Amino acid sequence: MHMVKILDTTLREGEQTPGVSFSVDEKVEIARRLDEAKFHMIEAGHPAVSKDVAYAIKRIASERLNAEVLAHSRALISDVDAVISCDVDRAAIFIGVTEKKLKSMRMTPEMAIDAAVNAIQHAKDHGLRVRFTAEDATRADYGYVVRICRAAVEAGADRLSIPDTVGSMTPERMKRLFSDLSRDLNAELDAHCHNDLGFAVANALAAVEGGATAVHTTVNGLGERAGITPIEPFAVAMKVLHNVETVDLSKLPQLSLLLEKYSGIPVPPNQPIVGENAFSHKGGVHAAAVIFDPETYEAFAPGLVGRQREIVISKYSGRVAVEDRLKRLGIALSDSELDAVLSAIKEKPEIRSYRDTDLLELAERATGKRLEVQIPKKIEALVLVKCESNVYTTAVARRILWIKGVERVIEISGDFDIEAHIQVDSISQMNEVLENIRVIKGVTSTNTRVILKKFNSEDTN
Ligand code: HCA
Ligand code: CU
Repeated sequence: MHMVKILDTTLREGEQTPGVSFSVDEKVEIARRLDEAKFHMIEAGHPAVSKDVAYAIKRIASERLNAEVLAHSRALISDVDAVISCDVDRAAIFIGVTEKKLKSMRMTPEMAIDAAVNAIQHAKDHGLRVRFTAEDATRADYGYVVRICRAAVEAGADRLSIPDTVGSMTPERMKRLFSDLSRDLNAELDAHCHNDLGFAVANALAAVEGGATAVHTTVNGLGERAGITPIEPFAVAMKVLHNVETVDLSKLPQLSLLLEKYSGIPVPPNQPIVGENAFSHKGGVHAAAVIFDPETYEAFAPGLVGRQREIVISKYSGRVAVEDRLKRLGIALSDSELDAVLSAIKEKPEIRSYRDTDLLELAERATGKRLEVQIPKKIEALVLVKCESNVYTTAVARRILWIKGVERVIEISGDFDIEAHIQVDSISQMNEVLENIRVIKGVTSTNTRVILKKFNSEDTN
Protein backbone atom coordinates (compact mmCIF):
# COMPACT_ATOMS: atom_id res chain seq x y z
CA MET A 1 0.00 0.00 0.00
CA HIS A 2 1.27 3.47 -0.95
CA MET A 3 1.87 6.51 1.28
CA VAL A 4 -1.21 8.59 2.02
CA LYS A 5 -1.26 12.25 2.98
CA ILE A 6 -3.82 13.57 5.43
CA LEU A 7 -5.52 16.89 4.87
CA ASP A 8 -7.23 18.16 8.00
CA THR A 9 -10.23 20.36 7.31
CA THR A 10 -11.50 20.78 10.88
CA LEU A 11 -11.05 24.54 10.52
CA ARG A 12 -12.99 24.75 7.20
CA GLU A 13 -15.40 21.79 6.88
CA GLY A 14 -15.43 21.34 10.68
CA GLU A 15 -16.52 24.92 11.30
CA GLN A 16 -19.45 24.22 8.96
CA THR A 17 -20.84 21.92 11.69
CA PRO A 18 -24.12 23.41 12.94
CA GLY A 19 -23.52 25.22 16.23
CA VAL A 20 -19.74 25.46 15.84
CA SER A 21 -17.69 28.65 15.62
CA PHE A 22 -14.04 28.78 16.63
CA SER A 23 -12.32 31.94 17.81
CA VAL A 24 -9.19 33.05 15.95
CA ASP A 25 -6.98 32.02 18.88
CA GLU A 26 -8.65 28.62 19.06
CA LYS A 27 -8.00 28.12 15.34
CA VAL A 28 -4.33 29.00 15.68
CA GLU A 29 -3.97 26.60 18.59
CA ILE A 30 -5.77 23.82 16.68
CA ALA A 31 -3.49 24.37 13.67
CA ARG A 32 -0.36 24.18 15.84
CA ARG A 33 -1.53 20.97 17.45
CA LEU A 34 -2.36 19.44 14.05
CA ASP A 35 1.11 20.39 12.87
CA GLU A 36 2.70 18.78 15.95
CA ALA A 37 0.73 15.63 15.17
CA LYS A 38 2.29 15.66 11.67
CA PHE A 39 -0.75 16.34 9.51
CA HIS A 40 0.46 17.02 5.96
CA MET A 41 -2.06 19.67 4.92
CA ILE A 42 -4.31 22.04 6.86
CA GLU A 43 -7.31 23.57 5.12
CA ALA A 44 -7.62 26.68 7.25
CA GLY A 45 -10.89 28.16 5.98
CA HIS A 46 -12.70 29.98 3.19
CA PRO A 47 -11.56 33.63 3.45
CA ALA A 48 -14.47 35.06 1.44
CA VAL A 49 -16.86 33.91 4.21
CA SER A 50 -16.04 36.67 6.72
CA LYS A 51 -13.30 38.94 8.03
CA ASP A 52 -12.58 36.75 11.05
CA VAL A 53 -12.23 33.64 8.89
CA ALA A 54 -9.77 35.48 6.61
CA TYR A 55 -7.84 36.83 9.61
CA ALA A 56 -7.53 33.37 11.18
CA ILE A 57 -6.18 31.96 7.90
CA LYS A 58 -3.58 34.75 7.71
CA ARG A 59 -2.51 34.10 11.29
CA ILE A 60 -2.15 30.38 10.60
CA ALA A 61 -0.20 31.04 7.39
CA SER A 62 2.18 33.30 9.33
CA GLU A 63 2.93 30.47 11.80
CA ARG A 64 5.24 28.88 9.19
CA LEU A 65 4.09 25.38 10.04
CA ASN A 66 5.53 22.25 8.44
CA ALA A 67 2.09 21.43 7.11
CA GLU A 68 1.00 22.96 3.81
CA VAL A 69 -1.71 25.55 4.52
CA LEU A 70 -4.67 25.86 2.14
CA ALA A 71 -7.59 28.22 1.79
CA HIS A 72 -10.90 27.34 0.12
CA SER A 73 -12.30 29.35 -2.76
CA ARG A 74 -15.19 29.28 -5.18
CA ALA A 75 -14.22 29.49 -8.86
CA LEU A 76 -14.49 33.28 -8.71
CA ILE A 77 -11.68 35.79 -9.18
CA SER A 78 -12.83 37.73 -6.10
CA ASP A 79 -12.65 34.57 -3.93
CA VAL A 80 -9.18 33.74 -5.30
CA ASP A 81 -8.09 37.32 -4.51
CA ALA A 82 -9.17 36.77 -0.91
CA VAL A 83 -7.02 33.61 -0.83
CA ILE A 84 -4.04 35.46 -2.36
CA SER A 85 -4.15 38.08 0.38
CA CYS A 86 -3.97 35.37 3.07
CA ASP A 87 -0.46 34.34 2.00
CA VAL A 88 -1.20 30.60 2.12
CA ASP A 89 0.63 27.86 0.19
CA ARG A 90 -2.29 26.64 -1.84
CA ALA A 91 -5.72 27.64 -3.11
CA ALA A 92 -8.43 24.95 -3.05
CA ILE A 93 -10.81 26.02 -5.81
CA PHE A 94 -14.17 24.29 -6.16
CA ILE A 95 -17.17 24.29 -8.44
CA GLY A 96 -20.24 22.03 -8.57
CA VAL A 97 -20.21 19.57 -11.45
CA THR A 98 -23.63 17.87 -11.35
CA GLU A 99 -26.28 18.83 -13.88
CA LYS A 100 -28.55 20.09 -11.08
CA LYS A 101 -25.85 22.26 -9.51
CA LEU A 102 -24.82 23.71 -12.89
CA LYS A 103 -28.47 24.59 -13.55
CA SER A 104 -28.83 26.23 -10.14
CA MET A 105 -25.77 28.38 -10.95
CA ARG A 106 -27.26 29.08 -14.41
CA MET A 107 -24.13 27.75 -16.06
CA THR A 108 -23.56 25.44 -18.99
CA PRO A 109 -20.91 22.72 -18.51
CA GLU A 110 -18.56 24.77 -20.71
CA MET A 111 -19.07 27.92 -18.63
CA ALA A 112 -18.14 26.01 -15.47
CA ILE A 113 -14.94 24.74 -17.11
CA ASP A 114 -14.06 28.31 -18.11
CA ALA A 115 -14.76 29.64 -14.60
CA ALA A 116 -12.56 26.92 -13.06
CA VAL A 117 -9.73 27.46 -15.54
CA ASN A 118 -9.79 31.26 -15.08
CA ALA A 119 -9.75 30.99 -11.29
CA ILE A 120 -6.93 28.42 -11.35
CA GLN A 121 -4.82 30.51 -13.75
CA HIS A 122 -5.37 33.59 -11.59
CA ALA A 123 -4.13 31.73 -8.50
CA LYS A 124 -1.16 30.28 -10.41
CA ASP A 125 -0.27 33.76 -11.72
CA HIS A 126 0.05 34.84 -8.09
CA GLY A 127 2.41 32.03 -7.18
CA LEU A 128 -0.07 29.72 -5.45
CA ARG A 129 -0.25 25.98 -5.80
CA VAL A 130 -3.75 24.85 -6.70
CA ARG A 131 -6.06 21.99 -5.85
CA PHE A 132 -9.21 21.78 -7.92
CA THR A 133 -12.37 20.26 -6.38
CA ALA A 134 -15.06 18.84 -8.65
CA GLU A 135 -17.81 19.25 -6.07
CA ASP A 136 -20.31 16.35 -5.89
CA ALA A 137 -18.15 14.42 -8.39
CA THR A 138 -19.52 11.06 -7.21
CA ARG A 139 -23.02 11.97 -8.45
CA ALA A 140 -21.92 13.72 -11.65
CA ASP A 141 -21.44 12.44 -15.19
CA TYR A 142 -18.06 10.62 -15.24
CA GLY A 143 -17.09 11.96 -18.68
CA TYR A 144 -17.71 15.54 -17.55
CA VAL A 145 -15.75 15.07 -14.31
CA VAL A 146 -12.76 13.85 -16.35
CA ARG A 147 -13.13 16.73 -18.81
CA ILE A 148 -13.24 19.52 -16.19
CA CYS A 149 -10.45 17.88 -14.16
CA ARG A 150 -8.21 17.62 -17.24
CA ALA A 151 -8.81 21.30 -17.97
CA ALA A 152 -7.95 22.10 -14.33
CA VAL A 153 -4.69 20.14 -14.52
CA GLU A 154 -3.80 21.87 -17.79
CA ALA A 155 -4.43 25.25 -16.11
CA GLY A 156 -1.99 24.30 -13.33
CA ALA A 157 -3.79 22.29 -10.65
CA ASP A 158 -1.56 19.47 -9.38
CA ARG A 159 -4.11 18.03 -6.94
CA LEU A 160 -7.74 17.14 -7.60
CA SER A 161 -10.35 16.59 -4.90
CA ILE A 162 -13.11 14.12 -5.69
CA PRO A 163 -15.70 14.65 -2.99
CA ASP A 164 -18.60 12.38 -2.12
CA THR A 165 -20.44 15.55 -1.19
CA VAL A 166 -23.63 13.93 0.15
CA GLY A 167 -22.06 10.69 1.38
CA SER A 168 -24.01 8.42 -0.94
CA MET A 169 -21.22 6.16 -2.20
CA THR A 170 -20.42 2.59 -1.21
CA PRO A 171 -16.85 1.35 -0.73
CA GLU A 172 -17.03 -0.85 -3.85
CA ARG A 173 -18.08 2.06 -6.08
CA MET A 174 -15.54 4.35 -4.45
CA LYS A 175 -12.63 2.01 -5.15
CA ARG A 176 -13.69 1.60 -8.78
CA LEU A 177 -14.15 5.36 -9.26
CA PHE A 178 -10.69 6.16 -7.92
CA SER A 179 -8.98 3.49 -9.94
CA ASP A 180 -10.71 4.77 -13.10
CA LEU A 181 -9.75 8.36 -12.27
CA SER A 182 -6.12 7.44 -11.51
CA ARG A 183 -5.98 5.88 -14.98
CA ASP A 184 -7.67 8.84 -16.72
CA LEU A 185 -6.13 11.82 -14.89
CA ASN A 186 -2.58 12.95 -14.39
CA ALA A 187 -2.64 14.49 -10.89
CA GLU A 188 -2.69 13.57 -7.21
CA LEU A 189 -6.19 12.56 -6.10
CA ASP A 190 -7.79 13.57 -2.79
CA ALA A 191 -10.80 11.74 -1.33
CA HIS A 192 -13.32 13.80 0.66
CA CYS A 193 -16.04 11.55 2.06
CA HIS A 194 -19.19 12.68 3.84
CA ASN A 195 -20.75 10.41 6.43
CA ASP A 196 -24.47 10.61 5.65
CA LEU A 197 -24.81 6.82 5.45
CA GLY A 198 -22.06 6.08 7.96
CA PHE A 199 -19.56 5.00 5.27
CA ALA A 200 -17.09 7.91 5.50
CA VAL A 201 -14.23 5.85 6.95
CA ALA A 202 -14.90 2.81 4.73
CA ASN A 203 -15.23 4.98 1.61
CA ALA A 204 -11.97 6.82 2.36
CA LEU A 205 -10.15 3.49 2.79
CA ALA A 206 -11.67 2.23 -0.47
CA ALA A 207 -10.64 5.43 -2.28
CA VAL A 208 -7.07 4.85 -1.10
CA GLU A 209 -7.20 1.26 -2.35
CA GLY A 210 -8.36 2.66 -5.69
CA GLY A 211 -5.44 5.10 -5.85
CA ALA A 212 -6.22 8.23 -3.78
CA THR A 213 -2.99 9.74 -2.44
CA ALA A 214 -4.61 12.05 0.11
CA VAL A 215 -7.65 11.83 2.36
CA HIS A 216 -9.57 14.73 3.90
CA THR A 217 -10.47 14.27 7.56
CA THR A 218 -11.64 16.28 10.56
CA VAL A 219 -11.03 15.73 14.25
CA ASN A 220 -14.03 13.87 15.72
CA GLY A 221 -15.57 13.74 12.22
CA LEU A 222 -16.95 17.29 12.39
CA GLY A 223 -18.51 18.79 9.26
CA GLU A 224 -21.74 19.62 7.44
CA ARG A 225 -24.69 17.38 8.48
CA ALA A 226 -23.27 14.02 9.64
CA GLY A 227 -19.72 15.25 9.04
CA ILE A 228 -16.84 13.66 7.12
CA THR A 229 -14.22 10.95 7.74
CA PRO A 230 -12.99 11.26 11.34
CA ILE A 231 -9.20 11.14 11.50
CA GLU A 232 -9.09 8.83 14.55
CA PRO A 233 -10.49 5.57 13.11
CA PHE A 234 -9.14 6.34 9.64
CA ALA A 235 -5.52 6.79 10.71
CA VAL A 236 -5.67 3.77 13.02
CA ALA A 237 -7.23 1.63 10.26
CA MET A 238 -4.43 2.63 7.86
CA LYS A 239 -1.91 1.45 10.44
CA VAL A 240 -3.70 -1.70 11.63
CA LEU A 241 -4.97 -2.92 8.25
CA HIS A 242 -2.23 -1.72 5.88
CA ASN A 243 0.70 -0.88 8.16
CA VAL A 244 0.82 2.62 6.66
CA GLU A 245 1.83 5.52 8.92
CA THR A 246 -0.10 8.76 8.45
CA VAL A 247 -0.23 11.10 11.45
CA ASP A 248 1.09 10.64 15.01
CA LEU A 249 -1.53 8.28 16.47
CA SER A 250 -0.57 8.95 20.07
CA LYS A 251 -1.71 12.58 19.70
CA LEU A 252 -5.26 11.69 18.62
CA PRO A 253 -6.95 11.44 22.06
CA GLN A 254 -5.68 14.88 23.10
CA LEU A 255 -6.71 16.42 19.79
CA SER A 256 -10.14 14.90 20.16
CA LEU A 257 -10.52 16.39 23.65
CA LEU A 258 -9.37 19.79 22.42
CA LEU A 259 -11.96 19.78 19.65
CA GLU A 260 -14.66 18.53 21.99
CA LYS A 261 -13.93 21.57 24.10
CA TYR A 262 -13.71 24.15 21.32
CA SER A 263 -16.59 22.80 19.22
CA GLY A 264 -18.91 22.06 22.13
CA ILE A 265 -19.87 18.83 20.34
CA PRO A 266 -19.46 15.91 22.76
CA VAL A 267 -17.80 12.68 21.67
CA PRO A 268 -20.14 9.74 22.35
CA PRO A 269 -18.70 7.13 24.72
CA ASN A 270 -18.91 4.41 22.06
CA GLN A 271 -16.94 6.42 19.46
CA PRO A 272 -14.02 4.31 18.10
CA ILE A 273 -10.52 5.21 19.35
CA VAL A 274 -11.42 8.35 21.34
CA GLY A 275 -14.74 7.45 23.00
CA GLU A 276 -14.62 6.86 26.74
CA ASN A 277 -15.58 3.17 26.29
CA ALA A 278 -13.40 2.39 23.27
CA PHE A 279 -11.03 0.21 25.33
CA SER A 280 -13.32 -0.91 28.18
CA HIS A 281 -14.35 -4.52 28.71
CA LYS A 282 -17.44 -5.33 30.73
CA GLY A 283 -18.90 -8.83 30.20
CA GLY A 284 -17.49 -11.45 32.59
CA VAL A 285 -16.41 -13.70 29.72
CA HIS A 286 -14.75 -10.81 27.89
CA ALA A 287 -12.93 -9.48 30.96
CA ALA A 288 -11.58 -12.89 31.97
CA ALA A 289 -10.28 -13.59 28.45
CA VAL A 290 -8.73 -10.13 28.05
CA ILE A 291 -6.96 -10.42 31.40
CA PHE A 292 -5.56 -13.76 30.16
CA ASP A 293 -4.64 -12.40 26.70
CA PRO A 294 -5.77 -8.95 25.45
CA GLU A 295 -5.88 -10.09 21.83
CA THR A 296 -8.92 -12.26 22.58
CA TYR A 297 -11.17 -9.20 22.47
CA GLU A 298 -9.04 -6.40 21.03
CA ALA A 299 -8.34 -5.61 17.38
CA PHE A 300 -5.28 -3.61 18.43
CA ALA A 301 -3.67 -2.54 21.68
CA PRO A 302 -4.94 0.70 23.28
CA GLY A 303 -1.30 1.75 23.69
CA LEU A 304 -1.18 2.33 19.93
CA VAL A 305 -3.04 5.58 20.56
CA GLY A 306 -1.66 6.18 24.04
CA ARG A 307 -4.72 4.90 25.88
CA GLN A 308 -5.23 2.19 28.49
CA ARG A 309 -7.40 -0.88 28.72
CA GLU A 310 -10.18 -0.68 31.34
CA ILE A 311 -12.07 -3.51 32.98
CA VAL A 312 -15.48 -2.35 34.16
CA ILE A 313 -16.61 -3.76 37.51
CA SER A 314 -20.39 -4.21 37.60
CA LYS A 315 -22.99 -6.94 38.03
CA TYR A 316 -21.67 -8.41 34.76
CA SER A 317 -18.24 -9.00 36.29
CA GLY A 318 -16.90 -12.41 37.15
CA ARG A 319 -14.32 -13.51 39.73
CA VAL A 320 -11.34 -12.95 37.46
CA ALA A 321 -12.12 -9.30 36.87
CA VAL A 322 -12.80 -8.51 40.53
CA GLU A 323 -9.72 -10.41 41.68
CA ASP A 324 -7.61 -8.59 39.07
CA ARG A 325 -8.87 -5.14 40.06
CA LEU A 326 -8.32 -5.81 43.77
CA LYS A 327 -4.86 -7.21 43.07
CA ARG A 328 -3.95 -4.06 41.25
CA LEU A 329 -4.94 -2.17 44.39
CA GLY A 330 -2.58 -4.45 46.30
CA ILE A 331 -5.28 -6.59 47.92
CA ALA A 332 -5.33 -10.38 47.87
CA LEU A 333 -8.51 -12.05 49.16
CA SER A 334 -9.24 -15.68 49.87
CA ASP A 335 -11.68 -17.57 47.64
CA SER A 336 -14.52 -17.25 50.10
CA GLU A 337 -13.88 -13.53 50.62
CA LEU A 338 -13.91 -13.02 46.85
CA ASP A 339 -17.21 -14.88 46.66
CA ALA A 340 -18.64 -12.54 49.27
CA VAL A 341 -17.48 -9.47 47.34
CA LEU A 342 -18.83 -10.83 44.07
CA SER A 343 -22.25 -11.60 45.47
CA ALA A 344 -22.42 -8.16 47.10
CA ILE A 345 -21.75 -6.66 43.64
CA LYS A 346 -24.46 -8.78 42.02
CA GLU A 347 -26.95 -7.69 44.68
CA LYS A 348 -26.61 -4.09 43.55
CA PRO A 349 -27.54 -4.15 39.84
CA GLU A 350 -28.30 -0.44 40.01
CA ILE A 351 -24.59 0.39 40.35
CA ARG A 352 -23.38 0.73 36.77
CA SER A 353 -19.68 0.59 37.51
CA TYR A 354 -17.43 0.81 40.54
CA ARG A 355 -14.65 3.28 41.08
CA ASP A 356 -11.73 2.00 43.15
CA THR A 357 -12.88 3.71 46.35
CA ASP A 358 -16.43 2.36 46.00
CA LEU A 359 -15.19 -1.16 45.29
CA LEU A 360 -12.96 -1.03 48.37
CA GLU A 361 -15.76 0.18 50.55
CA LEU A 362 -17.96 -2.64 49.30
CA ALA A 363 -15.17 -5.18 49.81
CA GLU A 364 -14.63 -4.00 53.38
CA ARG A 365 -18.32 -4.43 54.16
CA ALA A 366 -18.59 -7.80 52.45
CA THR A 367 -15.53 -9.26 54.14
CA GLY A 368 -15.72 -7.40 57.44
CA LYS A 369 -11.99 -6.69 57.04
CA ARG A 370 -10.20 -3.38 57.11
CA LEU A 371 -8.38 -3.16 53.77
CA GLU A 372 -5.23 -1.07 53.66
CA VAL A 373 -4.50 0.25 50.20
CA GLN A 374 -2.39 2.73 48.43
CA ILE A 375 -4.77 4.51 46.15
CA PRO A 376 -3.82 8.03 45.30
CA LYS A 377 -6.05 10.35 47.23
CA LYS A 378 -8.36 12.29 44.95
CA ILE A 379 -9.10 15.94 45.46
CA GLU A 380 -12.78 16.74 45.39
CA ALA A 381 -14.45 20.11 45.21
CA LEU A 382 -17.79 21.78 44.65
CA VAL A 383 -17.74 24.65 42.20
CA LEU A 384 -20.61 27.12 42.26
CA VAL A 385 -21.11 28.84 38.93
CA LYS A 386 -22.98 32.02 38.16
CA CYS A 387 -24.24 32.63 34.60
CA GLU A 388 -25.20 35.76 32.71
CA SER A 389 -28.92 36.36 33.07
CA ASN A 390 -29.57 36.03 29.33
CA VAL A 391 -27.91 32.64 28.77
CA TYR A 392 -29.55 29.25 28.72
CA THR A 393 -28.25 27.68 31.93
CA THR A 394 -28.72 24.12 30.71
CA ALA A 395 -26.40 24.75 27.76
CA VAL A 396 -23.70 26.02 30.12
CA ALA A 397 -24.30 23.08 32.47
CA ARG A 398 -23.87 20.64 29.60
CA ARG A 399 -20.60 22.21 28.54
CA ILE A 400 -19.30 22.01 32.09
CA LEU A 401 -20.13 18.31 32.19
CA TRP A 402 -17.89 17.67 29.16
CA ILE A 403 -14.82 18.96 30.98
CA LYS A 404 -12.51 16.19 32.12
CA GLY A 405 -12.55 15.98 35.91
CA VAL A 406 -16.16 17.11 36.27
CA GLU A 407 -18.18 14.25 37.75
CA ARG A 408 -21.64 15.72 38.15
CA VAL A 409 -23.46 18.97 37.37
CA ILE A 410 -26.70 20.23 38.87
CA GLU A 411 -28.73 23.35 38.24
CA ILE A 412 -29.65 25.12 41.46
CA SER A 413 -31.61 28.15 42.64
CA GLY A 414 -30.25 31.00 44.74
CA ASP A 415 -27.13 33.12 44.36
CA PHE A 416 -25.56 30.66 41.94
CA ASP A 417 -27.03 28.84 38.95
CA ILE A 418 -24.98 25.66 38.68
CA GLU A 419 -23.10 23.39 41.03
CA ALA A 420 -20.37 21.17 39.59
CA HIS A 421 -18.76 18.30 41.46
CA ILE A 422 -15.08 17.94 40.57
CA GLN A 423 -12.76 15.04 41.23
CA VAL A 424 -9.10 15.26 40.19
CA ASP A 425 -5.67 13.94 41.11
CA SER A 426 -3.83 17.17 41.78
CA ILE A 427 -4.14 20.87 42.48
CA SER A 428 -2.83 21.72 39.03
CA GLN A 429 -5.55 19.59 37.47
CA MET A 430 -8.06 21.38 39.68
CA ASN A 431 -6.83 24.73 38.37
CA GLU A 432 -7.14 23.48 34.83
CA VAL A 433 -10.75 22.41 35.38
CA LEU A 434 -11.60 25.78 36.94
CA GLU A 435 -9.92 27.59 34.06
CA ASN A 436 -11.97 25.52 31.60
CA ILE A 437 -15.19 26.41 33.42
CA ARG A 438 -14.37 30.11 33.54
CA VAL A 439 -13.75 30.38 29.79
CA ILE A 440 -17.19 29.00 28.89
CA LYS A 441 -19.32 31.66 27.22
CA GLY A 442 -21.97 32.93 29.64
CA VAL A 443 -20.11 32.12 32.88
CA THR A 444 -19.65 35.28 34.97
CA SER A 445 -18.12 33.94 38.19
CA THR A 446 -17.20 30.82 40.11
CA ASN A 447 -16.78 29.97 43.77
CA THR A 448 -14.89 26.83 44.75
CA ARG A 449 -15.23 24.77 47.93
CA VAL A 450 -12.85 21.89 48.58
CA ILE A 451 -14.51 18.84 50.14
CA LEU A 452 -12.90 17.73 53.41
CA LYS A 453 -15.17 14.87 54.44
CA LYS A 454 -18.26 13.17 53.09
CA PHE A 455 -21.11 11.39 54.85
CA ASN A 456 -23.56 9.04 53.19
CA SER A 457 -27.04 8.41 54.62
CA GLU A 458 -26.13 4.70 54.94
CA ASP A 459 -23.26 5.59 57.30
CA THR A 460 -25.70 6.59 60.06
CA ASN A 461 -27.75 3.38 59.84
C1 HCA B 1 -18.22 22.59 0.47
C2 HCA B 1 -18.13 21.35 -0.42
C3 HCA B 1 -17.09 20.30 -0.09
C4 HCA B 1 -15.81 20.54 -0.84
C5 HCA B 1 -14.75 19.51 -0.65
C6 HCA B 1 -13.38 19.84 -1.23
C7 HCA B 1 -17.74 18.96 -0.50
O1 HCA B 1 -18.57 22.50 1.64
O2 HCA B 1 -17.97 23.67 -0.02
O3 HCA B 1 -13.10 20.99 -1.55
O4 HCA B 1 -12.58 18.92 -1.35
O5 HCA B 1 -18.04 18.16 0.37
O6 HCA B 1 -17.99 18.80 -1.69
O7 HCA B 1 -16.84 20.26 1.31
CU1 CU C 1 -17.43 18.55 2.35
